[in-house]
Amino acid sequence: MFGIFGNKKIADIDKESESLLFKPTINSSHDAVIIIRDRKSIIFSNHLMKKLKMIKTGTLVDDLEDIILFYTPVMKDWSSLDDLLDYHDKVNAPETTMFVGSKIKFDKKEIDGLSIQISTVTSEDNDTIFHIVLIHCPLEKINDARDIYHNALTGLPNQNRAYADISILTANTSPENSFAVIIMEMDNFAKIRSMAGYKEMNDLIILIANRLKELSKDERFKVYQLLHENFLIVVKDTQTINDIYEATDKINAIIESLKGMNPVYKHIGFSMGVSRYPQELTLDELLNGAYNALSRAKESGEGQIVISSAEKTEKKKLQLKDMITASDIKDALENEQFLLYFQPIINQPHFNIAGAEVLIRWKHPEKGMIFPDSFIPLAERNGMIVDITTYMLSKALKQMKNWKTFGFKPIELSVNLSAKDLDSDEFLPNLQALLNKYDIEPFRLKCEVTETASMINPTLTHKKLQAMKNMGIKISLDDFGTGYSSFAYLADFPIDSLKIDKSFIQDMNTNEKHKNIVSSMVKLAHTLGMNVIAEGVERKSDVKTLMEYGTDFFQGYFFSKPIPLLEFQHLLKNGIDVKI
Ligand code: G
Ligand code: G
Ligand code: MN
Repeated sequence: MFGIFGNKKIADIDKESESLLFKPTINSSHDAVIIIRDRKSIIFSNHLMKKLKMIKTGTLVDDLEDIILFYTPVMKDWSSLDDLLDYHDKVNAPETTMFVGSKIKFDKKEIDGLSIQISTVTSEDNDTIFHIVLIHCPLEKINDARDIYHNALTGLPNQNRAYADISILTANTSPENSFAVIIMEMDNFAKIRSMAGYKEMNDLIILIANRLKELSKDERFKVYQLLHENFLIVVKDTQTINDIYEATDKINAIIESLKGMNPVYKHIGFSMGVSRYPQELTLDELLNGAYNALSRAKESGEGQIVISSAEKTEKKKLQLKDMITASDIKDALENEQFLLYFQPIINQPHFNIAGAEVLIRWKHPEKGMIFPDSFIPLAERNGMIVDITTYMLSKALKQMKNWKTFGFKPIELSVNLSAKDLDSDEFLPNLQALLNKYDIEPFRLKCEVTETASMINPTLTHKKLQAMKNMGIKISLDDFGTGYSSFAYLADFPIDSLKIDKSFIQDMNTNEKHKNIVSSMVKLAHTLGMNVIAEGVERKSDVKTLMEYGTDFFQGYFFSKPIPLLEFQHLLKNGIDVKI
């Protein structure tokens, strides 16, 4: 092909290059070709070159360095095209230079096994020098190197881009901040395609993509296309469920606006599944969360939106390779990887937030969110639980102080203790020091001791609980009904609240015995001068039954699952919307 130029002078190559006679020939070439004028600008780039990498006519050679790099065995390093032209001009010109066994790199893609050929052509008046660069590359390599980050039909960033971006976001977003991942899938895709036809369906997808792109005008939104009829949208700053619904409303408004454009379009609708950071912490968790939510949305009909509730999905058991060690826990304490989640405790009859139970979560940099069941038992065996409890107490009291400063209405926070805390001689002095440090009235703090832990050494428990009581701290007996406490101790311990274990609440409606036990527990607690908190309240019917029995407080998914700080603060400000 080079024969058409040779290395001799040719008539001026037209500035626009439009009238070039050779253009069709070069365009149909199996080599990627660019022609450069005076080592400054590219005056021609053939089809293959454009397919390989959009190098447009008019691109400056200087700018190419940011677009494409060349590796040649001669230079032994990644170099710019300008460097190659330099080498050619100094060493070989006017002869042709061949770089065999070369590679090119662009957009993180590499193609190897190439030969690059550079020749010089001078205009008749010797004023203008043209370089012709030819990259011979096997066709299958070019096809492999197609743009892997954009959808070919719509130009939207595709799933590779989405996954890469979300990984970066999870690494760089602190758990105090938030974002949502919305996966949307067209309902009745196959049906609409059969009505519209294949080509029209492509037009529709392009139209939807273009309209969704408009969302990106708001910097919080970023739109991706996963498959033909699947889009993924990342929305930043979604602290509350309302923020998420605002985002899905925007998306739905766009879809609605298309419906009038064509009779077929009135059938289009999307189901959406949403997952949230930091409830889901890693790319895997976010994608699984959003896809699971999407599949539930699809099950419940068309146009549904389901927001994943990470806490409700099965807490995944850690794999053997993820086993936690004592030194992991030590690192986590030092690096402040433990987070406080808050589960509201609701009073009756007005369903206000009276307090919250503080529950530990571990944001592990590699393993993702680790739930307490996976490390609290180990921490209890090796005694590190005492440091963990102190950490949780310190963060909880500090938070209360912040709320006081910012004028939140005062609430009570409950922190879980373990038997080892009661054993430890340092525990109570530490606790007193923290109360003093953050200047918190002791009755705002409630310590939860499980029934089982309290019975390990009842004499010691009695002594320690009494000491706490004397400090003014409140006490809850947790998981009540799962251990074997005797009435004698129960009556004797200075307990403020009895927390009925969720196993009784959950099958109250199907298990008459449990229903009667719950009713008796409420009476017993009241007889002993304690109030009652029902745990694991998941259904409206549970609330109704529990209210009939005179239960004082409720805690459970029906009201809220354990949630991160900002979301909880939102509830504190706005209350929980409960309809019974
Ligand atoms: O949501 P949840 O998975 O948080 O809690 C599982 C168990 O872990 C519960 O029994 C709860 O009491 C316990 N747990 C949660 N946070 C803490 C904590 O800070 N300290 C102790 N000792 N136990 C906790
Ligand atoms: O400290 P305790 O064992 O009570 O910890 C409460 C546990 O119960 C936590 O694991 C919390 O996530 C879980 N939980 C809270 N509310 C509900 C609920 O409504 N249903 C279920 N199944 N679990 C709940
Ligand atoms: Mn508890």
